[in-house]
Amino acid sequence: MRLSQYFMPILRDDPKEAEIVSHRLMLRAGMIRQEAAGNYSWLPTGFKVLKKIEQIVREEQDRAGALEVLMPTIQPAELWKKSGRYDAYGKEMLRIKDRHDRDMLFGPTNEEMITDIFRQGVQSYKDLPRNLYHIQWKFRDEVRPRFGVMRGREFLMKDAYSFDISREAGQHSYNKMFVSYLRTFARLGLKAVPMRAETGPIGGSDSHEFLILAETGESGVFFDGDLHGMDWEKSGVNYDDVAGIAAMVEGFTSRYAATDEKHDAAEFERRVPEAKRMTGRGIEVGHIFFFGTKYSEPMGCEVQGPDGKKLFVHSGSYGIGVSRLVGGIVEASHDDAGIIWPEAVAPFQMGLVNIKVGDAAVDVACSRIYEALQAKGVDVLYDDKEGGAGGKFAAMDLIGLPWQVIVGPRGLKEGIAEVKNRKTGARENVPLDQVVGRFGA
Ligand code: P5A
Repeated sequence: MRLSQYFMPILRDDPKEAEIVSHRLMLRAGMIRQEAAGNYSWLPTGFKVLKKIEQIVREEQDRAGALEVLMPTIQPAELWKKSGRYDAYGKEMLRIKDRHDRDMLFGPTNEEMITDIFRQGVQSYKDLPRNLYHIQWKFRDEVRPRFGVMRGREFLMKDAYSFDISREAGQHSYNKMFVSYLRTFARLGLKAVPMRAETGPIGGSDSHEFLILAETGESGVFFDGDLHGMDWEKSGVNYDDVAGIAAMVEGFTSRYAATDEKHDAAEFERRVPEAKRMTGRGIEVGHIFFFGTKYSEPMGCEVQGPDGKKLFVHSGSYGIGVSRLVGGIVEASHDDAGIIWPEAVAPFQMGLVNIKVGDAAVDVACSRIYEALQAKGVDVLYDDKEGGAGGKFAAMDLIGLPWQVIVGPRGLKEGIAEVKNRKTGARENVPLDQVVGRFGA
């Protein structure tokens, strides 16, 4: 992509409304624009990052055996009247009337709808277990939307829903999602610590939140420092190995980790030696729930059991804040100059900087590199706009692409370009004919 043909409205000055670094950097880098409180447009680079995160989340859900569907954003109120949550959800739910005066709502979550879909589609225990998920916009009329996309009103969530024949089988579905979350967040370059949590308006008996550590996080966190040394990647996971998956989960849940809502100071002191007691703040990027029959009973979601008798299915739900993660990653990965994208989610793999646009030799050298990189399938942002070198470097650092290739008249005379790693700041002079070979497959 040539910058001269792109849309990335960079702000020179810090926007006043941004209280935290991720919000400030996302606005300054031209990734998002606020349309109303907690309601954002995603501009090209922001949207690319959002899509990359969404794809990683999708791949790990698929790998864990979940099946992708897409439910609408607008839901009929009847379903929620059945579960009893229509009144209980309160002002956070955006209620709408259609032209026939029917009660509708903009979905804050989908337990009711998916349970109804499942009720109609499955009759026998032989069709269990199943896990259905979608990645869809939600609306919650939050009391205090803030911190940009971190606490929005309209936000993108991945929500999965599992259905099982028994409590024990449901536990395995829960454990599979638990492990898939560790893998998902690790692929995003994050360590998201699973912690005991409150279930709030979603309800249920068991629940874990996944939190990334950040000073600006909304929750206080207390955990055992030994968790840092755990295997977070879970690379060789076999999701059919019931005992193996349970052991992986147990490895985490047997160590103390709780948000302030569930924190028990006496237990923390008893179970964790002082030197290992870690406290701080965290951003909740995922939350998983086990319900038992909390939704299946009121919604009449039964299947025929092995003995011919009807039984209510055991369900769980599993959320990841996809749009929140964009801010969360920036919060975890930035410096004074701007964003530092992990390679897996960067809007472009690299930036090519022409520091003397109009100098025929530099223009030709840059075009050659740009075209060769494109031919190789490397996603490159080519700064081919007129402007001073200082401003170009600052903009590249701000938008945080993992690599920068800088070409100017002086280097060109010696046949070299400068290659800079955004994260380490390391710079290297590379012969022009070797630049392209450095990137891509
Ligand atoms: C789980 C899936 C649920 O809604 N029902 C379906 C369950 N859980 S949750 O904890 O309420 O939300 C799941 C994740 O969504 C993100 N999130 C938000 N992101 C941005 N702005 C918001 N206002 C917001 N509210 C929730 C969080 O990452 C949360 O873990």
